[in-house]
Amino acid sequence: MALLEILTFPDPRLAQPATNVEVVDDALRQLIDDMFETMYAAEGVGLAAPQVGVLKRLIVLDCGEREKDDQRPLPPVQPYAIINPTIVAKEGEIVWEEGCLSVPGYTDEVNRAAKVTVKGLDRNGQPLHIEAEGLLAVCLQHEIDHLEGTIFLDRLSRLKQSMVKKKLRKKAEEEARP
Ligand code: GNR
Ligand code: NI
Repeated sequence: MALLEILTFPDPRLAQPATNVEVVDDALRQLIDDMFETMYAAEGVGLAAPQVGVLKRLIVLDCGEREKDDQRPLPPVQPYAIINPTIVAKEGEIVWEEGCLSVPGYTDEVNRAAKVTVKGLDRNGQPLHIEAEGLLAVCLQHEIDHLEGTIFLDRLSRLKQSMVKKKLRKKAEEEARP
């Protein structure tokens, strides 16, 4: 088990497309376990491999409902690991207030499909088919975006995007050389 470093905007690796996983082996399953551990430790509901510097099409998520003031450490509620995920159907529209572990300290409303059907492979290489709505649907779209090198900031209006990205670049620069 190991905690992985989560890359933050504007790391160029977050803007690169990921490539398909060709073999589902123990090394990949170890990466999946480490991604879950990293995601729970960061209190995220999803994590895509490029966020930990691995440019492969792999995501983990756990968007299960949790009691609001449950103080216990995040337990796995509805965990999914999806290898080579693709959206095969989408329907409707929903606006969701999104955040991203790679964009700490900023959230904003994003338009997404309200329902999605996602296909891919599970950790054993078996076919997986998920029909989702609500937070799970939003999360699947957010994570699959990461595999294309897209972050939620890219889905804001052009004006907002340029303002927010400029601020975040400045903040990252200040943190790099204070
Ligand atoms: O933890 C996360 N919360 C979240 C909230 C609303 C919409 C999407 C997300 S995903 C995010 C974790 C993350 O950055 N995954 O890539
Ligand atoms: Ni994200």
